[in-house]
Parts: sequence; structure tokens; C-alpha cells
Amino acid sequence: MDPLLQSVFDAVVDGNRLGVEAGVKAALDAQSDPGVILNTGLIEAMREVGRRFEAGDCYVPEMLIAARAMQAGLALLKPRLAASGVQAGAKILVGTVKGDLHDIGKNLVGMMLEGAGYEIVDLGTDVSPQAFAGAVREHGPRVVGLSALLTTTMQNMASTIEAIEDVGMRAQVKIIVGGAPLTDAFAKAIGADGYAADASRAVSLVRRLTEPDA
Ligand code: B1M
Repeated sequence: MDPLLQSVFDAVVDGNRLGVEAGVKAALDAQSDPGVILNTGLIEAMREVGRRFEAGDCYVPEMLIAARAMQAGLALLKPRLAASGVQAGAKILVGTVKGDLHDIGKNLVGMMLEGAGYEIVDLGTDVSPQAFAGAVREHGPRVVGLSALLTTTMQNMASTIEAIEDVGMRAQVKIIVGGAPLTDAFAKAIGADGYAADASRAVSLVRRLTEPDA
């Protein structure tokens, strides 16, 4: 790999935000293609972080720090990406369901998905079923990601799916769910398209749902 891109990759994996910023700036100064910096430096590095997490070689704090470092690099690249016409990946709407204020896991999922090249619309926390449904109509995402951390609020995932059905948008979106109290069986019972136990698996799940042949 080009040494400048390698330095961006290594800095993301190490969670070194200043190193990522310096590496991205140096690569841009050296006329590297912004799309190549994104794919080879940032996205591949987050993929590596996801692999290490799934293998038990790193944990949530390291993944969060790496995701934040990646986002700092992405912020520098975004204007250049827009100018060079690089298309963002599929749009994904994420939010924590009604009554629930926990957002650390949802933010991590959003960051990992952004790191994988998807465009994220984050609705925040305590999002009502109607607000989710309205946002699906407004933004037209390929995937909706619902997060819940409380046994009391996970029930609101079912009403959110119903609300999306009620506005006639269910067939247009894949709905994935996650959060500590959830299980695959619960996800199936409420009619979600998939469940992910953690942020890294959420990325693989979205890839499977949006690019079935990949
Ligand atoms: Co709360 N809380 N909390 N809390 N809190 C828990 C969840 C709890 C298990 C603690 C406990 O009692 N042991 C318990 C729930 C019990 C239950 O429901 N059976 C609990 C409770 C009871 C409460 C309150 C009711 C307490 C009170 O006021 N009496 C209250 C509720 C407020 C509300 O939401 N209405 C409350 C409040 C809070 C704080 C505000 C203080 C704070 C949240 C701060 C914030 O998020 N900004 C908080 C915290 C921090 C926790 C714990 C300690 C940590 C949660 C966390 O961030 N984990 C938690 C106990 C625990 O989990 N050990 C607890 C780290 C995060 C990275 O993991 O969120 O699981 P997690 O996300 C993972 C996966 O689940 C998955 O990927 C993530 C990354 O790998 N995932 C998805 C998550 N969403 C996903 C979506 C996907 C895919 C994967 O697709 C879309």
C-alpha cells in the first residue's frame, strides 16, 4: 500500500485522531484520489477494527476511539469527495426508539456504518414511531436501524415497524434492530429484517441486506 495511505490506515486502527488528520492532509497534498483515501485508508481500516472486535482482540472503547479518529478524517475528506463526485453508499436512518435515552451503542453503530461508506441520518434518541415513519418518507433510506437498551422500550420497536407499514413504506426499506436486551428471536417475532449483536455485525448485516451478491 502507498505509505501515506498506510499511515492513515494505521492511525485509524490505532485510534490516533491527530495521526489520521495529518495523514489525510498529507495524502491530499500529494494529490491522492479522495475516493482512494476513503476506501483504502479509512473504510478498510474500520473493517480491520471490526474484524479485531469480532475476534475478541479489541473492545468497545477501542472501537469507539477508532471510529472517532475515522470520522475526523472523513470530515476533512467530505468536501473533496463531494467535489470529485464520489457517491456515498446507501442511506441509513438510525435512532433509539421512543422512551429510550441510551445512545452510545446507536452512535457507535452509526459511526461504524459511516466508516463502511454508508450515509447516515441520525434521528437521535426517544424517537416516536410516527417520527421514524415520517423520516422514512422524507429521507427514503434503504435501511432503518432501531436501537433499544431497555426491556420496556424494546416493545416500541414493534410499534415503529407498524408505523412504517401504516405509511406504506415497509416494502421500500430493510429494518434492522439491536441493543443489549434484544435477541434474534425477538427481531424475527416483530418482523424486523435482521438483528445485530454489535456495531461490527451491524455493518456485515447491512452489507448482506443491501448488496446480497457481494
Ligand atoms: Co441505563 N440502563 N438507564 N443509562 N444503562 C442500562 C441499559 C441497564 C442494563 C443498567 C442496569 O440496570 N444494569 C438498565 C436496563 C435494565 C432493563 O431494561 N432490564 C438501565 C436502566 C434501568 C436505566 C434507567 C431506567 C435508570 C433510571 O433512571 N432508573 C434510565 C433510563 C433512561 C431512559 O432511557 N429513559 C437509564 C439511564 C442511563 C443513562 C442516561 C445514565 C446512561 C445513558 C447515557 C447515554 O447513552 N447517552 C445509561 C447507561 C450508560 C447505561 C449502561 C451502564 C451502559 C449502556 C451502554 O452505553 N453500553 C447500561 C448497563 C450496561 O449495558 N452494562 C444501562 C455501551 C454500548 C456500546 O453498548 O448500548 O449495548 P450497547 O450497544 C451495543 C450493542 O447492544 C449493539 O451494538 C452496540 C455496540 O457494540 N447495538 C446495536 C446497540 N444498538 C444497536 C442497533 C443496531 C445494531 C446493534 O442496529 C440498528
